[in-house]
Amino acid sequence: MTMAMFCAVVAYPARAVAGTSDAGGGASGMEVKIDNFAFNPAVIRVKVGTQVTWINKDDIPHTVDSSEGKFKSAALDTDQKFEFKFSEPGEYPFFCRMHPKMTGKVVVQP
Ligand SMILES: [Cu+2]
Repeated sequence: MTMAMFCAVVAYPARAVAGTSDAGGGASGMEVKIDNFAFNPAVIRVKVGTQVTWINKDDIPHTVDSSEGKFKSAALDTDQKFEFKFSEPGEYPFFCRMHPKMTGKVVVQP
């Protein structure tokens, strides 16, 4: 798991660069990992129509709750996922209701 964490940290910047430079095709899905009581990346930018998948890599349950009530996951155990498709532009802050200090944001661009 330590190795996976390391790889994720290394992989994300490269992926973000690839994502911003591309004009379509590869932008259908994005993943947010939940690890060590944090969302990683905490802020992601996606295009309208993108499905975001949160996956819990921690050993304890977490949730993904929209601060504005737009989506709400069940408690996610280790390796469980929550998916939500963003069909309107805007900013979507979210948090873990078990650990409200865990926060993140999805920025959906037109
Ligand atoms: Cu949590």
